Amino acid sequence: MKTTAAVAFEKEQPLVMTELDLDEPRPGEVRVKMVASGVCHTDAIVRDQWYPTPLPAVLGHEGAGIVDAVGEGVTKVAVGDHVLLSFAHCGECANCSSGKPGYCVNFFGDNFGGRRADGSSSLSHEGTQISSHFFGQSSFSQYANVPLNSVVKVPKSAPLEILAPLGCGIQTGAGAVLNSLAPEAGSSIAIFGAGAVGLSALLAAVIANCTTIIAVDVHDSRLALAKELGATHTLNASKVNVIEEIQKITGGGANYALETTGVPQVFTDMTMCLGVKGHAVVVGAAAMGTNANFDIGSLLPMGISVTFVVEGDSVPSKFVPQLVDLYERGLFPFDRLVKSYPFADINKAFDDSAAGITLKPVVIF
Ligand code: CXF
Ligand code: ZN
Repeated sequence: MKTTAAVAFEKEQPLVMTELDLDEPRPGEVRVKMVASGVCHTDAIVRDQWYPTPLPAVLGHEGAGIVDAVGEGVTKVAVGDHVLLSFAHCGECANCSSGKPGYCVNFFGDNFGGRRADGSSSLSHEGTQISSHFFGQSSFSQYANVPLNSVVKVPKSAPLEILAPLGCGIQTGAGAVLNSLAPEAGSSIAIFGAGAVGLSALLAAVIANCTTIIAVDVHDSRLALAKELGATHTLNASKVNVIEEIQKITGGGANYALETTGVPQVFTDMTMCLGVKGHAVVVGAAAMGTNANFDIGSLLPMGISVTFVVEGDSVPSKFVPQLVDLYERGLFPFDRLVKSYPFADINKAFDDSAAGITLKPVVIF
């Protein structure tokens, strides 16, 4: 069948709306009619080839839509079901089997390879293969064939236009706090970067009853929103010495910290704002070969741990419905971060995100 998709033909160039051919869903796949898709920083860095998904490619990995057809053997969902889409994982390796699908041994190939495991692509243009199955979905397309492991069924009453980004950016931030750090009530946390991931983490820190929540960014408008969402303190890193301020606020260093920016100096500063036995997680993607400094002399005696975390350590089939539930109860108002764009304006959505004008763009089909 035909599908209109936003295709990344060339590195660092705008996506081009193109009519493509989509093959039939394979056994274990479903065809999803997209209703909405979030735009994530990772879409931009893959368009720019920081990660080597072969171009041309259809990117997009925060899809939300309606099951339009099911492949052989699919019983978990049926035509008409409403679904959110998340990252791909094999479901069978040691890490998938032990509840850590973000560390699937096939994660990189399955999410960034642009092909099914059997080497095929579901998309083509005038006979030329176009990379599909980006994060199992390639959601910047009206229709996509998606492996069942990437599909999370949600109630038909759930607003897909809002919920789309739960599948990556929002679960990454919230999961980094609730799953990876699991802070005790009354603890302190410093969040570096008040973008969509950082502010989702902040909302999760409120849920976890952290009583000192410090948001760090260089944009006052983002810090103002952080305050509204529950930050107890905000620091503009371009105006104050963040390490000194955090040491002062917490009386000796934060219990927990989160790095969402992928900027080496921010990473180094974050390690220096922790107290004894502090734990930091890193979720901000950077180009391959990006290095940052650790002060081994200071950090070792303090027993600091730093963990690199993929997709908020979440099991999407479990964690995404929990986030939907928290959202519906008014306890996780991540919709404050979302701004909608018509699908046709997807390049504006990318540009507004890069310029910091929009925290979480969602394109609507
Ligand atoms: C990505 C970030 C880079 C590592 C894999 C997961 N997160 C999604 O956008
Ligand atoms: Zn993402």
